Amino acid sequence: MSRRHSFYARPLLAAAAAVTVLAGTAAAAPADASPGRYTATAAALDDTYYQDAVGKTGAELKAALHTIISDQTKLSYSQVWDALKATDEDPANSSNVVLLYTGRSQSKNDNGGNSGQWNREHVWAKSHGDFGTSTGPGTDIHHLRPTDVQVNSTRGNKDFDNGGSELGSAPGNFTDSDSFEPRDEVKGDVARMILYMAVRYEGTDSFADLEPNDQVNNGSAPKMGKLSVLKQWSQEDPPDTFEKRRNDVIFDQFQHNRNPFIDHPEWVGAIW
Ligand SMILES: [Ca+2]
Ligand SMILES: [Ca+2]
Ligand SMILES: [Ca+2]
Repeated sequence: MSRRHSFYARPLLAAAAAVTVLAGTAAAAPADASPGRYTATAAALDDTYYQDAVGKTGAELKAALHTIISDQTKLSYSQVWDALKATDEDPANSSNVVLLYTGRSQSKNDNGGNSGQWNREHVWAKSHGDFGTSTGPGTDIHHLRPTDVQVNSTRGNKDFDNGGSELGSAPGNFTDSDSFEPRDEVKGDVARMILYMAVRYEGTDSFADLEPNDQVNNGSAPKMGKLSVLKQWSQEDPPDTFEKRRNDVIFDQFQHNRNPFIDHPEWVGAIW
């Protein structure tokens, strides 16, 4: 889809960019709308995108963020392939994506369903709320990531928790019968994706109200655990350049909404 339309047609984004340009006169890096560059500083976002959320806490903050991030473009499941090739591009090799759990850099074109290829992992397992892959939560790229086909299968629809046996094919990741623990480098990413989903999907559309809880074995309930562990992971693994860039690419080029917990990790504790 066209970045020209997606970016400049939206007054809110144009306002954010304008503030960035002003801030840029005093900062080292100028504003740049090209992929991979930040298009708005955190301060500019607070004055524009997040202006109705700043200063709130608890249920009020969650409700404000739900309204803000629900204004979005929605993708089809087939569009997700190309989107992930942009959002998860290897910064060291533009022909590749970086896989979530293994950390492997792999050709963008080596996607599919065969062993050794990468496919589309629903970090909020799609059976938890049974939303499938029709346009909606099942195609929301804020929680869809490229993963190794076999590791995706091993994770299955398990809740997240610490513990288990290390995966031979994905060192640093652990699993047992009822939970999955991703590698340290993406623990916070996983937590923030889950909590984004909880705020974005409140049962106000045709899909279930997704919420975290402190359990495993949630099965098909629209729940994902364990909240206490996810909160800890978010603290231990704060947003890095890759995760922030990913949020910007989704905002600029695809869905035009943001994951608030990447911009404001402290909002995790302000809500939960
Ligand atoms: Ca377990
Ligand atoms: Ca991380
Ligand atoms: Ca919810």
